[in-house]
Amino acid sequence: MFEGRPDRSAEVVFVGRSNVGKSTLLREITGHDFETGSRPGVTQKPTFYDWEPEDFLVTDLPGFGFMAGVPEDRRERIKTGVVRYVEDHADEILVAVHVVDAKAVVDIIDRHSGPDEVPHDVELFHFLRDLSIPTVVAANKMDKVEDRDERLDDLCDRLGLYPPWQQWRDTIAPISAKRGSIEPLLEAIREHLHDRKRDDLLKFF
Ligand SMILES: Nc1nc2c(ncn2[C@@H]2O[C@H](COP(=O)(O)OP(=O)(O)OP(=O)(O)O)[C@@H](O)[C@H]2O)c(=O)[nH]1
Ligand SMILES: [Mg+2]
Repeated sequence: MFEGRPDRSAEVVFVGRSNVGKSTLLREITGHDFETGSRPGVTQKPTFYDWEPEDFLVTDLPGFGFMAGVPEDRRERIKTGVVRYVEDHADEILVAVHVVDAKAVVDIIDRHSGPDEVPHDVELFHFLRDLSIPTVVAANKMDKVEDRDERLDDLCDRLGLYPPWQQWRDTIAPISAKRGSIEPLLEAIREHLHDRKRDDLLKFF
């Protein structure tokens, strides 16, 4: 399921639940036609955007979590595949962009928090941190959010980052991929690339 990765030593990955807008965002960033759709589960395999001849790769990973019509075991396989992919390539991944639906994410997290349950997004965020992969949470679909600061503060809180969100601009980026309003994310990515001494890659963002 996760084969065919071009052999590149520098990579930026896009991860997150299904239907949050990962592919729409990648289309916006690369100008390449990633498949998108209004139903969850559109991207079923990693989609690689290879900047050949540069030694650099951008990867659209399949979304996980609930997808109508996709059986539980297949959803689990996708999630395991994403986790393994990130673990296997942790040394090459310079930045991870963890995309969430800004309008829905806090409610989904709260609905799935319990003594035996860690919500997917919280788990993913901590997983990336544990691997020491610099991560930007792209709070997408901000065009649908009215109480912007409150939503973003709540998101910080659920991820274990002290509000206010404005002090986490390298970690929380409010954007609207569909409207092409993604500058806060590009800025955060550039900052992480700079920190990793990869100014040569800034031109892509
Ligand atoms: N309102 C709004 N809708 C958006 C935005 N970005 C994406 N969408 C819509 O969200 C839906 C899902 O977008 P995709 O880019 O296919 O989502 P994905 O995360 O790649 O989904 P999977 O491939 O299933 O994991 C589409 O209907 C998009 O048009 C946004 O900024 N605002
Ligand atoms: Mg997709």
